Amino acid sequence: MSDPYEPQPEHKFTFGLWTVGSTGRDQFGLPVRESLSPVQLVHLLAEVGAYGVNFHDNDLVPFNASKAERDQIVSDFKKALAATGLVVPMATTNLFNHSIFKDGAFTANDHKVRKFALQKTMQAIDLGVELGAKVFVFWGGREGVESDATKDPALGLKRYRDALNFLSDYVIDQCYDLKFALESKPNEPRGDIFLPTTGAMLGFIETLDHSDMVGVNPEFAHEVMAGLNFLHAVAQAWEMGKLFHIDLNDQNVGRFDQDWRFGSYNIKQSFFLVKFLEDVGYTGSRHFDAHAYRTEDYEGVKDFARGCMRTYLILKEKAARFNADQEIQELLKAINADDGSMSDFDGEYSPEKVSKLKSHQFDIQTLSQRGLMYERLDQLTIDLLLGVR
Ligand code: GLT
Ligand code: MN
Ligand code: MN
Repeated sequence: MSDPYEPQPEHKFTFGLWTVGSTGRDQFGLPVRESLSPVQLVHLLAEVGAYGVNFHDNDLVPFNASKAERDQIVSDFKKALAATGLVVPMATTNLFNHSIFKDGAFTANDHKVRKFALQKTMQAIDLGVELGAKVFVFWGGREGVESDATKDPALGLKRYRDALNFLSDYVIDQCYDLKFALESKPNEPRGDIFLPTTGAMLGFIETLDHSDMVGVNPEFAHEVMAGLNFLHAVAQAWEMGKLFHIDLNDQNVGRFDQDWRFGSYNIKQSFFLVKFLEDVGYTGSRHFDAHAYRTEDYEGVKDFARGCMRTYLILKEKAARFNADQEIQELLKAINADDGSMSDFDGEYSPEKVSKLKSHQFDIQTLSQRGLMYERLDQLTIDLLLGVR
């Protein structure tokens, strides 16, 4: 029998070169794995059954590469994509690693750094589009401060906006079929990063010149780091038509940015997230922005990558069961039961409705004493997740 949890192209599972390519280097320790080339990583991803591969400009082309080196690398990479059938749905720019970005890129206080960041991003956009990317992610890891003495946050936002407006115009001018997805994070590597949550990003996007081509790329770990409910951030983005991409991983609240294997820690949250994405019919990439534990060799990296996809598919199956579970559905129906007596007050505002609603007598006692059976519903969910249903 074929494995029902085996990834298929239609699942749109993608990984960044930097994810399976992580060598395990951290703040306190050296790399634990040799670094693999982009071509080797494409083959690794094909072996585990991924659909696509995403990259930062410098994951593929080193910062100081000559034009000839760039062209050679891109040509080798294209051959690997053709040989494996992997696609590149998303690309991004590394605006955080090089020391020139120590005070940010688009929001740096040095005007020259701000313009260099634009130049680098236009080149990264060209590279991404050349390889087929339709979504371009902006993660402003260095856009922020350690001390508010150093930068006016309102000025920071103005600079951020100017940069994104300029780059949107560039994309339009080049006739590229490309959308932008902004990714938030509350802190790390900066003490405070501007636009720290998906909600903040969604508000900011509405102030952009070409807000229609800009959405968000929420990341599970980043919302959890801020102590927030990731699903609620995703739902808000979806509801606004702004869920252009998603970074799936896992995270223990209150810790550093852990970027763990998807579903490895917050099982219930991950379940409701998968259920949401599947129920609403999200059609974008399911991108895993995570990396293997530092204890692993490359066999462990494959275990990690397979695990992300497998857990997603297990949770997807659980979501279908939840939707088909008679007891759960009857409970939900009872919880949401409506005798229709309020429908007169629905719909458009009118002075008649106002006077009727104002004079309506509600049975306050019955309404307040009603038990909602949420304990039962949640336990049924837990039973289902733990495999006893
Ligand atoms: C970096 C960061 C991620 C971003 C990547 C895209 S880079 O690994 O931690 O959350 O999505 O720039
Ligand atoms: Mn992260
Ligand atoms: Mn991310």
